[in-house]
Amino acid sequence: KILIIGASGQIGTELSLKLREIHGNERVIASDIREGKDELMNSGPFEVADATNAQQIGEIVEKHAISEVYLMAAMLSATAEKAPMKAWHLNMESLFNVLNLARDKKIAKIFWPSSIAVFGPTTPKEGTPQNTIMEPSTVYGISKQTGERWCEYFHRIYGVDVRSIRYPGIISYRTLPGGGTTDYAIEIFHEAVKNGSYTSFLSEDTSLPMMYMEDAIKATIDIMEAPSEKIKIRSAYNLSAMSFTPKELAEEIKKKLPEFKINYNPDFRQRIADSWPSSIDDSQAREDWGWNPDFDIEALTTAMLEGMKEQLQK
Ligand code: VAH
Repeated sequence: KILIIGASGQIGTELSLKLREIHGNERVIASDIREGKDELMNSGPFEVADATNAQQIGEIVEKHAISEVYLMAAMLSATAEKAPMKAWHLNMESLFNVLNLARDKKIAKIFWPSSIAVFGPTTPKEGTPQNTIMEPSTVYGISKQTGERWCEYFHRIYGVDVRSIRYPGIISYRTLPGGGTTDYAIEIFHEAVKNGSYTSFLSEDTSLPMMYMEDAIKATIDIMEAPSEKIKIRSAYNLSAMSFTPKELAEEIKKKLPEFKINYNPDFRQRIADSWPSSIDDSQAREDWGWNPDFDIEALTTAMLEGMKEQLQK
């Protein structure tokens, strides 16, 4: 059976629903420190647990005969800057709990998300390579870079089958954003539909790597279903679908909502965004396990506006 830790989060919610669709509701156990949306709670087993508590996670793994774990719990970039030690504790202890279960053969396979936040101000910004200098300047980025090193170590030393992706900004409409710097690209759609205008906390020309949620879920399931010998990178794969700036996204929205207005008031998150790449070279993921995104900025905008309207009618 499959366990998703952090199932109530932005990615965790959609990943849990998709995995239940594929494997059947009863075979996918959702877990989080807090209950999630109704469609998650009503579609299959849910266990309230603290991802940093090894005993609680171990008990769930034993109780449900879990063989695969998707560890989606983390504190994201903006929030982590406000609580560095809490973020480090959550992001790292949760990873050690799951890696140790695999080392002890209690589970067979792990998915753990890394992020483009592992790159820093000294990393080449355009077409950032899979292997390059990484001096992350945020707590979140430091935790993801360290986590990658531990995943690689546990694979090399204990043969743990852990797989990881450096997610770009992920855009979706089913859950509210969770404290990320890229979340302007989610908020903008809520504001565009609700009151026709948005004040961006990033400057108009801030280009960041992005991906629509459906592509992120597809990549996550594809890398987990790929034969182990195809996974040549056991730190984390670069991955991206597109890059855009707040100005470019606003232009795309105006094609559908001509009255939409945007203005810019950069805050502390601008410094975080400026430390990240503008675009990513994900050719190794395409070669090794067939990554290929479906959504570009136009398809993303259409899907988000339709999804927002669907949500508002609920
Ligand atoms: C964040 N959405 O903004 C996350 C992600 C690359 C961005 O790590 O922190």
